[in-house]
Amino acid sequence: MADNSSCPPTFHRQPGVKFDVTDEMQRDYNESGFAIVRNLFSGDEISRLRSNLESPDSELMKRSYSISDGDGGFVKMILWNHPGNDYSGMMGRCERVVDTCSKLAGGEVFHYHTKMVLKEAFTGGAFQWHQDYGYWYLNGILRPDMISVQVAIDDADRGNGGLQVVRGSHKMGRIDHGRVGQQAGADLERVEQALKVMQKVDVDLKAGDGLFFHCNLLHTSSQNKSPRRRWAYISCYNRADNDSYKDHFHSRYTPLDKVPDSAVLGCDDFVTMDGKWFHRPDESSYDYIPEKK
Ligand SMILES: O=C(O)CCC(=O)C(=O)O
Repeated sequence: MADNSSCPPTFHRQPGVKFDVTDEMQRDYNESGFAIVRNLFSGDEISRLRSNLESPDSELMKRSYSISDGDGGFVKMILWNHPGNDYSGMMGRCERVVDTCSKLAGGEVFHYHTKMVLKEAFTGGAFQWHQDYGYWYLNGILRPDMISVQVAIDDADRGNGGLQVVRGSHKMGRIDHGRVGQQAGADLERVEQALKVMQKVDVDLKAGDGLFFHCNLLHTSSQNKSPRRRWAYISCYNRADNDSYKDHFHSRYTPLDKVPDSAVLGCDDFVTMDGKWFHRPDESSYDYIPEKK
């Protein structure tokens, strides 16, 4: 049998065939803390999102803001808490994403938030080593039963600030995090030790590929000094039985209105932004206040 233990766990979605998590994928995810799915979104699906973001009228791009990495680099972000009914919402609600997250996370999930991480050529900023649950924990979430999927909008590799992960690091449990610039960074003593005994993996993605990863997986990305832009779409989910015990920045349990995979290309709506509840860092608030029942 081939020894694939040093290759990143990688799976393939066939266009037009319903994507299912196999036992092998589940096992790899449990062991490594991540799994890559090639062609999670087709070339057509990704190019429609990309074209919208590139257009001067893009409603999503109007809601972008920049964060500094504290070292001369900047990352443009767009962040919303509810998926909504526009094209970007269909991507976060479609079966191949939601069912995969539910299966890998072990139960029904709800949308926690989605963000676009837009690293421009030459100036794109870095992300410190961190675990997402390192700071989501502070939002009153009791268990690390959370998962994200990062979808490449542009091809990504280490050269243009693509993601690097530490395989199996989700098994370390939550590491202490401190503030680094405008970001949360994991205790570097632990990170250094982890890197001595665990494999660092460069996650090379082609546009449309998806990386599913556990919220305690250590990950980082460096500045993008290359001439190649690196944009990514990241949807994050929490398990329905793991809702936070207090209100905070992101969504609390809201049933996820799942749509068929065909709803992505079936959607022409790039303008309805109602109810998405965008992050507005300048005001430390959101443009959607949930109704009191
Ligand atoms: O996409 C990246 O470079 C890193 C994004 C990330 O780690 C985050 O948003 O928490």
